[in-house]
Amino acid sequence: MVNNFMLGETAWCPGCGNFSIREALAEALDELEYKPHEVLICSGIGQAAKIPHYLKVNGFNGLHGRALPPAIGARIANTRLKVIVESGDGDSYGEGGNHFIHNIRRNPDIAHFVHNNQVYGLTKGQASPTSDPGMKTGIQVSGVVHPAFNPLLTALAMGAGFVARCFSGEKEHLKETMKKALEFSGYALVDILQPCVSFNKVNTFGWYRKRVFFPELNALDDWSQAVKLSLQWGEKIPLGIFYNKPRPTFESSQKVLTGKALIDIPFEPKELSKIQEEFI
Ligand SMILES: Cc1ncc(C[n+]2csc(CCOP(=O)(O)OP(=O)(O)O)c2C)c(N)n1
Ligand code: SF4
Repeated sequence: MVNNFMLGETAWCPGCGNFSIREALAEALDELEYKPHEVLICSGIGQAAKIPHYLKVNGFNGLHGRALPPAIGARIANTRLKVIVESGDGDSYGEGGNHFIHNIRRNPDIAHFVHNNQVYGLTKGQASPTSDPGMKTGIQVSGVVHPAFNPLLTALAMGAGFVARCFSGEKEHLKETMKKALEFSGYALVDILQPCVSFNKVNTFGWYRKRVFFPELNALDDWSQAVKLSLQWGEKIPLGIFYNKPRPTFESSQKVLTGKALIDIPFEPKELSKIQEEFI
């Protein structure tokens, strides 16, 4: 099958966990029969956030942590676009943590794929919000002291309708999960364990392979089961879609977005002048 989305060389280190994430997404988009012009990927800053440069899609690469606001803006303007946010754990949960939380409340139709390597990769491996306590880095020389941020538990607590964890060493599972997230109506979070082979010498491919497993799930809309899974971390790390239960989207709550896409409505400068006159 010809892949319509793979594009050129990358500047990632050989062996980086980002490679299979890029491939999985390119294959998922192909298999769902999207065309490059129908897709927008927004990102912030970082190694993961370079993704829009490395795939044939519409791309927006903005400030560190600020990927979600432009994504929501684009989605509001053009509900015909498949909007994806793709960035690192620092970008999405650290600098962009506020947007992460409030975006879940609003529930726009956006798939959010977080490359979670538990470090700031681009700036040479400082601790990130998801680094485990005790992890030593060039900056945290005596080890990380704070507890790690739990993105899945936070997403569930905020009412996210689709919450999943994948591993970049399990590409088929990642691709299938991405397809489900892309087809989900509303905000979908996929936290992807992505070894950084240059700066994270603890959470390596081998470390994950020993720990990851696919739990048997009773039902995908069992919130308390999902919460329990999201808390499991250490000797055993569950993978899979922990929760899948749609709720009304941002778009469906705004009358103006339920008919035509805004970009399809002719711009009437006269109407704007009338509104300006009212307020000036
Ligand atoms: C507001 C702001 N703070 C810090 C930086 C410096 N900076 C650039 S990339 C980066 C780390 C990126 O880490 P992460 O988002 O986890 O992505 P990764 O590179 O690991 O994929 C930092 C701290 C910046 N560009 N802007
Ligand atoms: S520094 Fe880490 S995250 Fe960045 S490209 Fe290299 S291996 Fe990947």
